[in-house]
Amino acid sequence: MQPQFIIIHRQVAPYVAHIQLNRPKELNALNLELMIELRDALKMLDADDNVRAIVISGNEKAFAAGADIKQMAGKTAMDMYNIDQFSTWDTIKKTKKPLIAAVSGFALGGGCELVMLCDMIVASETARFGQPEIKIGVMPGAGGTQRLTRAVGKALAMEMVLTGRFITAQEAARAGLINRVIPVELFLQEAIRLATEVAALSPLAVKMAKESVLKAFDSSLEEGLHFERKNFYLLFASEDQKEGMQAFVDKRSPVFKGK
Ligand code: DAK
Repeated sequence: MQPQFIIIHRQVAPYVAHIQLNRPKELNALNLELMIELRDALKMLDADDNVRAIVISGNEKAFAAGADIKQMAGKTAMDMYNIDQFSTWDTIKKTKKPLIAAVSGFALGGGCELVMLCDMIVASETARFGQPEIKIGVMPGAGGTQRLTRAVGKALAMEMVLTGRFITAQEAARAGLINRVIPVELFLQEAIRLATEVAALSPLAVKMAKESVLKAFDSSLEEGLHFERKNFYLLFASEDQKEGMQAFVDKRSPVFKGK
């Protein structure tokens, strides 16, 4: 079935797919249906051998202005419990291939949290990041207090979460939340270029490297180093390791097969 709230471009560049959030009138507010479509699209692309990196964007005006407040407004705690949005978000979190967020305009609340689930973030000069849930009587619920704090540190995270202040793309870059700031007419192109660069490398090494970096967020240094070592050894069982190193010795470009 065709998704209603997202657009899937399977090959915008070699081995690169692009998912565009597409509720422009609502500033891409993340209703439950959109999140389910996004989850299903990511599952499909994660299993597709012709895809090695995935770009997620909104449009120039908004990446996403948060979860859909109108859909949430009347819900009880038991409704929220039964809907169990966390299982959708958890599945998205498990995507093994690299996710690159291309952000322009608003990335707020759940929109900012979705961006922070991605592995690299390219922002346009107009991007604004924020966790304004406090202004509507709640607080971040999909990782905002944790991932933001780890990315930008306590002082700025507290200010953003407790006041709801938005930060600019430049401020986000200075704080270490995002990778780079690009003129608005080029931000998507740059995100696709970055994805293409990663997609040209060994997909096995890329997935294991992603998994290892993420391990740093929920393990002690010793555990993380142990995990890294296992993945490092494991890659010596791949054809891509033989190909990558032989190509270096032969002074030619490697051809990675993901085997
Ligand atoms: N939800 C629903 N509709 C939204 C929306 C949102 N988050 N944001 C904007 N819209 C709609 C507006 O209602 C308006 O619709 P109409 O009135 O035209 O029908 C249209 O988009 C254009 O918005 P504005 O007219 O307000 O546009 P402005 O340029 O004046 O303002 C704004 C842009 C982004 C500053 C403003 O729209 C705004 O403050 N939006 C709300 C931002 C916000 O508070 N976001 C946080 C929402 S709470 C969870 C996972 C995630 C979450 C929770 C749980 N689990 C896994 C359990 C996340 C929670 C949130 O994100």
